[in-house]
Amino acid sequence: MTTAISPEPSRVTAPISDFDPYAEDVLNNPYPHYEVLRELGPIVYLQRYGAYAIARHEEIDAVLRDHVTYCSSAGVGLANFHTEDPWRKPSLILEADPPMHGRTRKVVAGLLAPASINKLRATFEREAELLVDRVLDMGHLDAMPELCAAYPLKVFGDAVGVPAVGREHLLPYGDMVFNGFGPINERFKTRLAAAQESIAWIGKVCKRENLTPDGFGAQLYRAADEGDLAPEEAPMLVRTLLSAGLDTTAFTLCNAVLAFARHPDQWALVQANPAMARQALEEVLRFESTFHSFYRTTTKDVELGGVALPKEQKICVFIGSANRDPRRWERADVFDVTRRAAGNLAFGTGIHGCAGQMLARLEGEIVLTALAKRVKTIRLEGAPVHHYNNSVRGYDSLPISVTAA
Ligand code: OVV
Repeated sequence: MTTAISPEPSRVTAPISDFDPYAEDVLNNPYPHYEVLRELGPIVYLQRYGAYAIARHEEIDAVLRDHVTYCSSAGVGLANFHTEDPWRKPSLILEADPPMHGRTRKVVAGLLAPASINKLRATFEREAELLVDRVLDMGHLDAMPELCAAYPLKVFGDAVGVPAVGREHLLPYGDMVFNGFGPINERFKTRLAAAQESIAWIGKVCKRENLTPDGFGAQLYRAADEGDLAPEEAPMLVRTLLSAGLDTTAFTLCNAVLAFARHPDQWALVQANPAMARQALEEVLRFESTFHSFYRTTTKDVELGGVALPKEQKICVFIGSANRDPRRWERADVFDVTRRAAGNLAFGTGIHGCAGQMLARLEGEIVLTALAKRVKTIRLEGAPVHHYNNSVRGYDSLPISVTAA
């Protein structure tokens, strides 16, 4: 059976756009393109993909909050799981709707609640200080591997409880997952072919016997022992933590380092007052959202932005554009660590809002604080090498130099 999910072009009443969000030149700098989309109207039709797209803060916020009309169980990439096979078993939390979603979400949210993650603070701070020692010793470094990836691979890897050996598989695995939040394009297919060993490693370390006894992974198995999860759900939720928690935090740190290297006046503010780190991180998330886009799927015929949409219609949600929407933000394209960046949609919103966001913020705040206390200047020493991915923004290489305060 096949189901038509793309409307006939003659039935599309939204502005029609030829925009390709996944082209390399767009990924290099999507913001001018987002502006065009936002100005076309509250909703546009991306004819190359047979999907609608929303790029304004208001509609994005509304769609993400209405999980009944705009579901996740059809997948959050362009492929519709109701009619196409996913590349891996659907996530029990990300690619699920209520009531299943509420049950799994509750367990994961419990693990990642403030009371639980605050216990990690002292360890995270010690690791950040050790890392900043090394960064200052190096003076010149590639900030992507040496700082931005090194930190979450160490602290989040330890927090989940995966073996130290093989952690390099976590980034290519996450890369695959995040490519899956776009179309099944050449990028997706190439990375899937290259990620087979990483996929196998992830499968192995999600098993109980390969996890340390007190990490988040082991806690998920204990939740299953207590009947809060079915036994086969525990490894699936360990997979969720490992899918969502590495590339995102590594790239967020890249985006922070790059923003401060390009805006030394803003670094001077944070450096003079390290207590601003948390607020500065929030502005980094608004200004350069790590996670840029994914999809929702309509569960019924519905009207959005004055446009009639059929059931089973994919809608691309440009979070990275909502965070630059001048309807919502004054001087939206200006990186300003003194602004109130709260209300940005970098972690989404609604029932699927990032369950790990407090842990992600903790990591970012602690690294920025440790840098602010010790590093006077951050200079870009060569062109950053962009990492191309269908939904997340980051770098493969970020050559910098630092000087001590
Ligand atoms: C939010 C997120 C990102 C990537 C993967 C998953 C969730 C998952 O549940 O696997």
